[in-house]
Amino acid sequence: MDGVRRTALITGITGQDGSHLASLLHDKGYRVFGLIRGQHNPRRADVERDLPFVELLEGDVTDPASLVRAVEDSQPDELYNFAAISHVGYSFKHPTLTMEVTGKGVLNVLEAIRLSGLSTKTRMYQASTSEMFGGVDYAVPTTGYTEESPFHPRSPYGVAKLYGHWIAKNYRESYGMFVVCGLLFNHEGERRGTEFVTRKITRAVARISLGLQDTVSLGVLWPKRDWGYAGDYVRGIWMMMQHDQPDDFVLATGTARSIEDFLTAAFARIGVEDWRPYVSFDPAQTRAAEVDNLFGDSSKAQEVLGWRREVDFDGLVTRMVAHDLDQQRTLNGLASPLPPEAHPPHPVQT
Ligand code: F7E
Repeated sequence: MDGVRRTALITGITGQDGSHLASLLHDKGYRVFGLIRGQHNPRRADVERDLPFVELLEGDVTDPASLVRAVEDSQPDELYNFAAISHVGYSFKHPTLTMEVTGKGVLNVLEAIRLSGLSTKTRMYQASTSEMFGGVDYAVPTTGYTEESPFHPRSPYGVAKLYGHWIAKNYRESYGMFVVCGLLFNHEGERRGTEFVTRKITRAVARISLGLQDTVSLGVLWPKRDWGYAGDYVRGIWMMMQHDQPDDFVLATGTARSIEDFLTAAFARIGVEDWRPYVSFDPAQTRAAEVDNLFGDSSKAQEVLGWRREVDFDGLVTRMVAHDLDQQRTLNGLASPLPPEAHPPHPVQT
């Protein structure tokens, strides 16, 4: 760290990526600030318990004055903007709010840096997403989406993220600000919220295995996603911010798997070959428009940054199921037969 302690401000500190990044930056010796919203945010206690080193500042990406205050108070060398309404299904129900938070919120963060006179000091990371590609079948490139692929978002979330992506690039080009955009494909893990399909499945698999639940209700099972491990991707985000030039980078594994594939892998961890008797259909989980097939090509990040992922699909499913078995045993007062090495580090209640 060259003897100088760096400072970071993370918006979206209560989410999966905020949590992983706070741990990573703390391990690297950063002073870490987190922006937290709401008078009685129910997740504040989780952050205080699991990430006690984070200095919390109150604010909201929809409230420009609170952002200016947070930037002035923390004087960050690096600002990571993870704050968003990030559930695609929810964005169809609340499209206006999604645009305010996930879209316009990015503009508010950029302006806060500029108005605080920190545009030459503060590097900013914008969490762009593979949902901006969305796509229709004919547009899926055979080797995966790259930084150059055309966008075709299929949800209010994807459209709002696309606005955030372009306004971030616009401030980079117009004002010479160091603004990085990471086009991240799905990244999961034991800190993932249970409203997302992978964690919903691994939690249900654990509970079914322990006799705490009989079935799990899901929407459509054919869509394919490119699932990587969040810890690997957050390391990639940090590497993007250390690069000498602000740029756009895709992080992905390059392989698409269906939700059925994920079910097969997760149920196999508890010795169940045929998962169908345990899964029912819930039409409420379907979306007005679906993204059929998403997978990315991360060659640029590998070549320019030297980024590599360490956890593969099987490793991801194994650690998620192991974590959820462990967590469900603890929550329900059941004895744990798992050896210590099967426990993933930093269990965080999401
Ligand atoms: O859905 C299907 C659902 O909500 C994946 C966010 O982090 O990654 C994430 O977005 C697929 C979809 O993630 C259920 O219809 C079936 O096809 O886990 P998800 P997502 O929509 O891919 C991107 C990269 C982001 O940027 C987002 O912020 O699974 N599916 N049944 C279901 N999905 C959910 N959530 N729940 C179900 O019961």
